[in-house]
Amino acid sequence: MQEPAAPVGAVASAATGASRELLAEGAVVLRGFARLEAASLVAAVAKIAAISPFRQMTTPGGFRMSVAMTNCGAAGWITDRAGYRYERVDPATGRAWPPLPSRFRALAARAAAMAGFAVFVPDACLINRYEPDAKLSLHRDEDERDLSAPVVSVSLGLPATFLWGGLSRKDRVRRVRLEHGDVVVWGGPARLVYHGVAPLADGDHPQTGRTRINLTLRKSL
Ligand code: MD3
Ligand code: FE
Repeated sequence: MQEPAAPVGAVASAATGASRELLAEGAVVLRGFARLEAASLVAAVAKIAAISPFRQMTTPGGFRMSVAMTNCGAAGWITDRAGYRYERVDPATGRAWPPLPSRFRALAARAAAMAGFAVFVPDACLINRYEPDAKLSLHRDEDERDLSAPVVSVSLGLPATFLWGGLSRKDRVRRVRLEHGDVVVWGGPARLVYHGVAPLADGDHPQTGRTRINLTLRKSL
């Protein structure tokens, strides 16, 4: 069962082997929280990508992102020359995004509760796929309508170095290693922190091959 959020430091759970680290007020790393269901999450991502394929989108400034993305849920995050936004229809297929699997929603709600967010009902999941050298530049997630809701991130496959800054772009950046099955919850005072991902180191993972997959569950609408 779940334990209440601890005030400081890392707390280990004998039951699951997962541990909880507070990065800052509102930002919690749940090490290994999704490890047992990771293979089933990877299989679900393959089914989603068979309907709405991974694609490298273009930023408003005209740059092609190195990370390939797709979405599931009532809306999906996209970027093109017109800007960043959520859309109910996948522009690549002209159809609705695949539905958000109930186990994605349940995992996100359980993780959010561990971080002190009693009620979290995500309606969208952005799925990022990193190949070696792919990276995500420092940014904030600010396209969601309700910024009082947290974001829950699930890391799958190859490990990555997560870059975690502050509320100002100029703030010093900390490096946090995220591995297969790690879950991060960001909300409250940490919701609008700058963050990114360092270029992915090459490797081979039994469940994802030469890639890292990241799910971010959001309340978008
Ligand atoms: C902190 N993804 O999709 S997840 C993204 O690993 C994104 O693919 C990264 O940043 C990845 O937007 C990092 C961790 C994360 C996600 C959302 C956040 C951290 C966050 C929103 C606010 C603050
Ligand atoms: Fe982000």
